[in-house]
Amino acid sequence: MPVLEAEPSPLPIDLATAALIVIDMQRDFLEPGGFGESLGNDVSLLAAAVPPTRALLAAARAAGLLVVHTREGHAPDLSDAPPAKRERGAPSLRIGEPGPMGRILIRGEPGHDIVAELAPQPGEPVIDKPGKGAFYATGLGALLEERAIATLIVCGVTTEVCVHTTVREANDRGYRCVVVSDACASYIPAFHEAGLAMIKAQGGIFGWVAESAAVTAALR
Ligand code: C5J
Repeated sequence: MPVLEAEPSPLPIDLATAALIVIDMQRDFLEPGGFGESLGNDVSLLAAAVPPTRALLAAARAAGLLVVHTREGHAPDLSDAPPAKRERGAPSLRIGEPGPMGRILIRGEPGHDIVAELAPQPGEPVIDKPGKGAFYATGLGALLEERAIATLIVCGVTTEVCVHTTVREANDRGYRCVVVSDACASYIPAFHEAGLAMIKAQGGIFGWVAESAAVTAALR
């Protein structure tokens, strides 16, 4: 069994029961004119996570791992977007309003797509989620149970929001989680660092943190 160089400790990984989960690498978060920018963020800060995620995808596909992509977004009628989420803050464009990439954070709009460099391959599950966590109101739990998955290798954006929420949900469901540091990113670099530190603190209270090079080496 390969042993992953990770913090706070090396982690043996059974590849037959491991999955790569790529969180919300969508145009709405990574490109100008989407949800992320509407909240006042510099979206260029997320670009650094794209090449390491590409490398992870290639390694996971070559190793035969289950690869799951997630997308945050809402139904066109906003029936799954609670007012508390829609009305929060003072964005330049609210969820559902028309922007340069279509309606903000709405399924089926160009902004909701995963960025071209990380496009899912045919057969790879894409989980549409209305919340920050990938387990809430989705079929992810059932999908992972069906495949007897025990270890989640998690990357994506943003580190402290959707990656963290998903990892916290996964912990309570009994999954071993590895967060890939350079394949995650945040609009707020200090939150990225703090988010990773929180995962691996206290003996790995939420899991392990590893670099993409270490993960791709283990997958080889
Ligand atoms: C945010 C996400 N940041 N995917 N969503 O609102 O992290």
